[in-house]
Amino acid sequence: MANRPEQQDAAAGAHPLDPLTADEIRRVAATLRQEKGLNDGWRFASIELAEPTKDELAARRAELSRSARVVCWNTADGQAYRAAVSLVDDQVTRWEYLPGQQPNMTVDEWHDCDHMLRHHPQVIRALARRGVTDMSRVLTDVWAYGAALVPARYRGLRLGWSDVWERGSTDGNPYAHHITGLHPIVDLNRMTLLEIEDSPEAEDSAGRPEVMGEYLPKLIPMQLREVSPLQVTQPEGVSFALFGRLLRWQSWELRIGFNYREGLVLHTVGFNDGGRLRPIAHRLSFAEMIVPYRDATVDHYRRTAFDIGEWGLGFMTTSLELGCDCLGEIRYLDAVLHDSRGEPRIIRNAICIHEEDDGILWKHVDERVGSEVRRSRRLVISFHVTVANYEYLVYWRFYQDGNIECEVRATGIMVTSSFPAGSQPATGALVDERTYAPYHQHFIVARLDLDIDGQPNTVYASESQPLPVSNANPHGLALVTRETALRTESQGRQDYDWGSQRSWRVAATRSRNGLGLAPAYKLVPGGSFPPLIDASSPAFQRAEVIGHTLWVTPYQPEERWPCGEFPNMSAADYGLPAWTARDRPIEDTDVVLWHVFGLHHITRPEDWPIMPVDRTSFWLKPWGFFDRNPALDVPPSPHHGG
Ligand SMILES: [Cu+2]
Repeated sequence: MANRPEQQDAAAGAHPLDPLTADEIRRVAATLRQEKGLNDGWRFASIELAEPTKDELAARRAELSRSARVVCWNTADGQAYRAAVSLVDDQVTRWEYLPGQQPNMTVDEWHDCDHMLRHHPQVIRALARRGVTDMSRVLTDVWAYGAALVPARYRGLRLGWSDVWERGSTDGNPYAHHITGLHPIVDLNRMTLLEIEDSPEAEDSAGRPEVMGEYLPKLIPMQLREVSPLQVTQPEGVSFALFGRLLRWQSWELRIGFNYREGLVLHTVGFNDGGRLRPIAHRLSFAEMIVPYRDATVDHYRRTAFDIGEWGLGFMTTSLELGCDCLGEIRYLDAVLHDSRGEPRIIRNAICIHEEDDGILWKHVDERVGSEVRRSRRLVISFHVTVANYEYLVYWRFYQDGNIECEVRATGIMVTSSFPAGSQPATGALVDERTYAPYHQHFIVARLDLDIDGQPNTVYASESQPLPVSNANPHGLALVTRETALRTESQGRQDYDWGSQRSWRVAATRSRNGLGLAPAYKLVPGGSFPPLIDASSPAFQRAEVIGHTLWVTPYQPEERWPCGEFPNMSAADYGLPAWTARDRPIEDTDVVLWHVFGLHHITRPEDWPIMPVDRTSFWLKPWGFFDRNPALDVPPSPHHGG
């Protein structure tokens, strides 16, 4: 029966995992201003729900203790603080000084910095020397620093470095024409220009190249190709139901969360198996993204982005449009975040929920019975982020056979710069006249707090191994699987291995399926690649997490950020390497998996001027979680003659 989500929303009560409301954000900021005397010079880096722990949720104590976590700083002296504010009685319950930490960058700083630079006489003069005089077509784009690359004279400042770009026309691609060799360095707390690094030799004496960097049809002389309409309709409505932020579809049930940093968060994912709701994951999200540009020139050597820890996938989330971003019968959820003054900011249609046809689920053609076939349908929960020039599109897909697929698509505009004739750097692809796109990598760290049939789980490395030729195996055909239990955190550091087709099985330790096996889900890597970077590199020092495909830790609610809570201007990775140095036991306990996957982006001409999506993904597949194919009960589709 089709459900009408609008009506269910009204009936649903608030849940302890629901993100903060606009009113709650206002109250939190007001409470801190009042109790701690925060004046106009203070900024809020993040205000988010302090999520109840598993114990608190289980004991149903969470309703009684709703509170917010805040990181804020004083621009006058650069000092940062972490706060907790109770939403039960509007009191500051924690106020902790964070010496030497730089909170995440904010959207306001990005805009304020662009405005300041575009009106700065020194920037205007530097551009005029290069023949750029129409400042309305100029864009500056501030990036964060790593500590090792900060000049000694600027240590301790909240520092940013910027690119300068010029649009070819009023609506031209802002990232089409890089002003190569020109980089303002900015004190973000005072919002002042410290200096301009100007390396005119980076540009050709003949001037900047003639680049065709446009993607708007009106700016390109071309005929658009013809395509006939393709419509997706569900005349009887969708087959999912939304109760507040609780989503039910087919046998799946989960809660939809959202915060400034991870963006979409999926809570309490379970599968209804014959009337029994079986837990699979307590929480699924992206905890960090590391994008090192692998190019040593003056334009790119600082370019290592932490898109989650520095900028925040939530803050970067953009509104979705029906028919373009999502096709069919869509249910959207808004996201409520805030600006750096603590004012709520609402992103309309931030999360998209819809069903998709997915081709064939299963099929057999029998001589006697004929063809028996089922179409696969999947439920997709997605959100899109725009981090300056680049887009990440995130899709969590739930299937009728118990599979979960997480896919990320990368698109947008590649960073490019120009080079003098005959001197193209070897570390990027030529994409236009004297213009190249540096090679780079996108490492995403998914935080997978799996609870297979509840909490005590053990992770096994699962490998295939051919047996040697022997009397019992005369043709050398026998293939066996080897399972190695990962008992401590050092064993939990795992790498992708093509030679053994390694995957990781997360098994319940206290329950058995109908075959007597431990119910499990398998993490199947699909987008793993080695870091290919010197261990002494500052980029690697700040993100040692990229050195492995998988890390496993025992559940600790405070362990959330794989490169540390404050990767902005960080010197080292204070997250996973530090936690796992204790080598805690991970066997038969509540485990968290940290899966590193992404895109090794060897750039190519076809990615220019706008990049067709590149995709990467991983799967969570049931392995003995069910006794047999759990999708036998999917009904056949009505067939239309022909
Ligand atoms: Cu890329």
